[in-house]
Amino acid sequence: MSLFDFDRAIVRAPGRSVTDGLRTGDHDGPSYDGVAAEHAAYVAALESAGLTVEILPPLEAFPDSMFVEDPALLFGQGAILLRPGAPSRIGEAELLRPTLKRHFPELIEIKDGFADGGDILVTADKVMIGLSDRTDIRGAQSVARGLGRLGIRAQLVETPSDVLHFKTACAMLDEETVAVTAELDSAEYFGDLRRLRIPEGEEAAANLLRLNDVVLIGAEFPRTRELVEALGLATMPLAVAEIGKIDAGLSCMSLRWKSAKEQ
Ligand code: CIR
Repeated sequence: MSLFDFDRAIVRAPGRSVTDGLRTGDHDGPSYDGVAAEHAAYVAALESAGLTVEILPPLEAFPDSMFVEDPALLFGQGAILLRPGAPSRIGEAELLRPTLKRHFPELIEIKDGFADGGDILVTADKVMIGLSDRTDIRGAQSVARGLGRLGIRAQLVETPSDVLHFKTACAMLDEETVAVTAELDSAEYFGDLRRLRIPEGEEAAANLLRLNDVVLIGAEFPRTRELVEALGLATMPLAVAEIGKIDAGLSCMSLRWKSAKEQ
């Protein structure tokens, strides 16, 4: 499995309703203009990393629908339509189906339980599925069966209870290295993988995104950026302060894959 080799992405533009996006805590939501600016810069970053980006129209009835990572899981060899675990988000999968069918006619569909893409970490030799408030055991097992059809091994793990999604707290940096917050900094999760620990106070930096040769990192997290650069990786800082107000980071805003024709 080539982890970072991407040439295509799907994103969805934020609607004005994004100000009502789900969040933990009772702080203010983001401004629409702020989110739209962060999203536009993100699309430009995907393009500069070499991806062709398809931008879907906003869905006002679904405030969190710009986080397209959650309703699906894509690989060069196939795609899985998921069942997001938040009641306000379950309908997003259905609305993504026609777009995915165009690219992946043999779309695999999860029929049981719930699973969010934010809980699914692709590593070099397997896919880790974090059980969380959004991903239950039936959903995770159903995703594991779907992955089996694609020839990919799955491992179920527990997401710490105060973490929204498994990937809120970790991301792959290279085939042997995973960025983790203190809570996930354990071989019990990651076995032999090398762990790069996110500095205290920058926990939200863990939702970073490597695309081809560049790592997108929240601009608010300079210490994490330094650590990643010390591994010899190029970084691109992107503003995430507004989407951060609704518990989102850089992986959430796109679905990425390597298309067959360029392989
Ligand atoms: C939610 O709570 O569903 C959104 N406000 C944030 C989703 C973030 N998605 C992700 O981490 N994959």
